[in-house]
Amino acid sequence: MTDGTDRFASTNPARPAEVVGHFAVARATDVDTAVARAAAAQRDWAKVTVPARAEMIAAIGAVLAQRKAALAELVSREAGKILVEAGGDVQEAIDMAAYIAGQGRAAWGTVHPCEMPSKIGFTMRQPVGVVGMITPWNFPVAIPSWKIFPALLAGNGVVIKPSELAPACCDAFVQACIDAGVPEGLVNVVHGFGDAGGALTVHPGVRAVSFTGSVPTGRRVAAAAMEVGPKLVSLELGGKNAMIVMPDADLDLVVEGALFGAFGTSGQRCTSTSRLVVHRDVAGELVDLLAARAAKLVLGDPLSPSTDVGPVIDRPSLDRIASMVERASAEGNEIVVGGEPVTVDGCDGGAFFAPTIVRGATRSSYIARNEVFGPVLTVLEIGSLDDAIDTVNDCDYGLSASIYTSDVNGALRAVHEIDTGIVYVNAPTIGAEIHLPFGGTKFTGNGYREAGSRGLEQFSETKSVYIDYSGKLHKAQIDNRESIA
Ligand code: UN1
Repeated sequence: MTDGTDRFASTNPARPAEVVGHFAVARATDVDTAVARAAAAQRDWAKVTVPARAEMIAAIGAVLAQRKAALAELVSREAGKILVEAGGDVQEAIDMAAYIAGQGRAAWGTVHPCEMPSKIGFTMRQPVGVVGMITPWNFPVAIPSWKIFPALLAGNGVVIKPSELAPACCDAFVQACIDAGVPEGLVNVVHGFGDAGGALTVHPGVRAVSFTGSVPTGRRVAAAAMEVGPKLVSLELGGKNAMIVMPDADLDLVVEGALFGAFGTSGQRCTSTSRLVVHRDVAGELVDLLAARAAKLVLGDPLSPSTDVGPVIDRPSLDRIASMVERASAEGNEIVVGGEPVTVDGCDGGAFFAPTIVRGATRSSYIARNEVFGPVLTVLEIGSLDDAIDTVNDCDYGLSASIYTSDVNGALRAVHEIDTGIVYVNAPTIGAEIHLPFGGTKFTGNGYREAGSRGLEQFSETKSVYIDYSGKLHKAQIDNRESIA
């Protein structure tokens, strides 16, 4: 929310009158200053050994762990997550610190035999310089940690522009870095809207841009970065994640998984379960079970322990979700449960949307193809595993998918044939752990992965090194061949 000046307020989505904080909108000169500070600090940081950098990241993890309760409360107040999920968001950053700290003593490259005698080759990582990061509000502590920790381990400086909807969470995260002893100027925050993110993206001092957000914005970021670049650009975009349910699935387990996957975090994870691809033999029974449970979920203040589902992030999101559901209904789909905004006592103006199940859609329905980013689950009936896999893959996005079945062969075939970056068996589409790569295919991204063994890739350049200890000139591809034939 802007107040018409160069400041904006972040508010509690459950009670928008409650201001969480005021933040200055960064002008282009503020972005210049932040990049210059990061670049200056990075020159010294790059000289710090990798294990010593790792110790710094471990220290940040310890500060985050000490502050977990307070940070979780802030996440809950600013991003509207129920408290247990807000705690999970912070825990993900603590886990990421432990993992990345460990990476500081793991292999930093690979060793290779060479064609010629008395010669070896190896690879090593080098920093890229200053990394610009643009992060969303939905994991306002975890996602900065996925980017900042590997970027620091690789020897970079950082300027981060968090979502204007969760600026206080990013400030609190960066404050933990500073309090843990991160060198002055190495990690910087700029606040604001698209202009601030745009200025960071095209800044000549920024060598790599790491973006998590929507497809349209991701495209603009990549195009702008390449226009002035080339730069390294990593994109982590949307999802339209599907859960397959086969007739031999444990339906009680499916119900728990689908409720958490679709309505956890009010459906606002990139990985949220958005399509229920269910075999027609069990569809009726499952939808009845799910609808009964969805109707009982308690919407309320995310800080209250009795709340199951908090608000969505803001009024424009609520309006978008409502209009998508209205369109689904107008196109002849049945709204089995929910379908409307809800008012909650004690949460005036809160952006609450009832957990919603839409039935009757086909693969080509608007609601079955477009990301909702809200608590809406669309049911698609299928008649076989092949049909299920085709339905899952008939989608622009490729982030996460899951299959519930007791048939191990079918499960493994689905794992093999589903075109997504993440697949679960007998678990919902959410809940990735930080030591496995995170990301997706198709419109979900541009091939990078975050976290896990690939989390350093977007923040480091690979250098190939050859050492010839023969004392002679060795011509590769020539001296080890007898003739040119
Ligand atoms: C996101 O919504 O962008 O896998 C991240 C999960 C979480 C991360 C989601 N660990 O659901």
